[in-house]
Amino acid sequence: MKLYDELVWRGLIENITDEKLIEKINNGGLTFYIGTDPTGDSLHIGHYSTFSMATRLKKGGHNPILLVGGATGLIGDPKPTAERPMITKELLENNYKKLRKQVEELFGFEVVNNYDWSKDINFIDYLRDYGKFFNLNYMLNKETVKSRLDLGITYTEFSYMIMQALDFLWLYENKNCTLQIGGSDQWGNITSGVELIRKKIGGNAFGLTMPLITKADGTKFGKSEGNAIWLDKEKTSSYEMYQFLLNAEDSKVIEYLKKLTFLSKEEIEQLEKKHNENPHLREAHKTLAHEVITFLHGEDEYNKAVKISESLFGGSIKELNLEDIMVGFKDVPHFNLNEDINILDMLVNNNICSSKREAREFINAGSIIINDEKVTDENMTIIRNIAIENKLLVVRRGKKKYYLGIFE
Ligand code: 383
Repeated sequence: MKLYDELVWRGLIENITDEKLIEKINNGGLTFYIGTDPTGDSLHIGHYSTFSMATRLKKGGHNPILLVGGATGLIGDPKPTAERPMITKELLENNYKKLRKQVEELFGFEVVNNYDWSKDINFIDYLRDYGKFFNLNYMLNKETVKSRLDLGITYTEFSYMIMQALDFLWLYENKNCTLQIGGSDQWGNITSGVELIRKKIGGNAFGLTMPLITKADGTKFGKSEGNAIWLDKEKTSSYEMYQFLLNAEDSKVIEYLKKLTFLSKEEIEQLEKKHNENPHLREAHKTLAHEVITFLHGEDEYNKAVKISESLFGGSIKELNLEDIMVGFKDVPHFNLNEDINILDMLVNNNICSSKREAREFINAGSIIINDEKVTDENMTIIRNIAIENKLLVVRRGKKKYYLGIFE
């Protein structure tokens, strides 16, 4: 299959500026770029679906450049909903360093910073040399601007598309970069650059956008209980990433395999078959988690995530060490223990049960489990000795409610 057809099959093409691009993509040899602004100190899974396109094109013989927007990050790409809060230069600098390092490590491609060529443009030259190529009507008709006119948009954010257009022009002139790619939200910014290159120097550049990755209901994919799924494993552990991918919606898992992994069409079609025949085996989900986590964090981290998951859900918590348990139970309620305490008091004082009566009922029903063992005696005393490594009590109430007790 030709590269362009493969990208279509994966669902990675939303729009292209010119049909001529198809052949160029199939032939290889283009220098292209994708950019990101350092608004945070890590990329998230939504970025990954678009950034991994750089790897796909590279495999097809193209030459990638990744841009981290040290200049554009100071301005803010207009969101449809509201003006972005300005972030301080110090915070931006810090984010920039982390993001640059992350992008270099993950993808291993050339990274450029638009601050390098934007910082010295003076205001008068900016208006004379570039502003003249932007018709106000053209700018007002861009989706991102249009959607903000009623809500309000400042001149600062309004100018953002010009900055991104200048980047494309600079990369076109200095790095022979003829293609910019991005998510579908970037269409207006990308076409501004294509237009500027044409009008100012008569050059011929191309743009390509990808659909944004979503859940079945059309909302953003990449949030778990309100938290973003970050690529930095210090912010989202491999275990959390594993749980997140394993719980991907059944109706979407094949789409995610196409967009987030480098498995071949044949491999994905086989998984699709298995998924349809035996969905309960969750082969497609497990493979998705394996592929993404090994790419991002490496095989060891993947194995650790599997081990934590299997022990937590398979009744062998005691096989885990303290660190693994803390990772696995990061989001469950924690409580402290400092002395021996009666089981009923412990359950009530820490809001695991609402009253001693309720606590007794749970115990009698066999529904209180501590470190994988059923509590049978309501007079039991909780002592440090029964804690894992003398430190942790994993308390389970019923099937799903977990609490973590920590001896000080
Ligand atoms: C800045 C200067 C350029 C080219 C691009 C930029 C950044 C761009 C942007 N991108 C998003 C971001 O930074 O805002 N204006 O978070 C996201 N991207 C990619 C993709 C995506 C976009 O980093 O759709 C999702 O990940 O394009 O929202 O010269």
